[in-house]
Amino acid sequence: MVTIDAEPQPIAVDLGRTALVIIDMQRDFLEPGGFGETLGNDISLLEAAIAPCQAVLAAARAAGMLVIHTREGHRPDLSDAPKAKVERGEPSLRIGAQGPMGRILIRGEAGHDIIAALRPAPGEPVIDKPGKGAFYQTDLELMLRNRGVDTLLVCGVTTEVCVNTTIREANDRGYRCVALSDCCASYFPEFHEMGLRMIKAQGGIFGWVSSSGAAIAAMA
Ligand code: C5J
Repeated sequence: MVTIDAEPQPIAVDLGRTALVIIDMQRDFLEPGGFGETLGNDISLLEAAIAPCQAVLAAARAAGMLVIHTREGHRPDLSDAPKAKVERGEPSLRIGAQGPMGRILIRGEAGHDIIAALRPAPGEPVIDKPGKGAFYQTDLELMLRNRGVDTLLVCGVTTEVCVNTTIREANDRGYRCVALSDCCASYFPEFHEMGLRMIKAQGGIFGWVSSSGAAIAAMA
């Protein structure tokens, strides 16, 4: 067992039963011409999370931990994309439309890929999810149960959408979740801040909040 310094209190974890989950660090959210930018967001706000994610990823690999990557996206025929999701908002390009990195948020397109800096290593599971939460309509829970995982270290984008949704889903399924604050980011800095505060408030209502430095120190 090791202890990760966290809020609202330090958490003791068994690294053999802990997975690093990196949420949606995809070109469509972080690079020009992707889904994030078509919605009018300033994508440069997500860049800060890349280097801390790289550092935690390297430490988790060195510690032999399970590393799981997720990607949000849909089948090319959009049969798994709810109409309400596709039609929502006023993006310059809707989900499925042709953009500079291929069709927006469609599996197999360049924009759907994980950014080069965080490319999954061979053997690391990649969960393709149609929703915001990584448990919805995926085999993530089965994978975690089969490996005896009880704790998730969670990184990725965006803090208040897919990171928060995944942590809430995981919490309800009995997993202990630690969001690594500097490894998460949002197009709205205030939502990032509040997204983290919601997790750790009320004695840790959904989980814990820590940082890349604290997690790496515990893995060393
Ligand atoms: C969003 C995500 N924000 N990965 N997706 O639509 O947070």
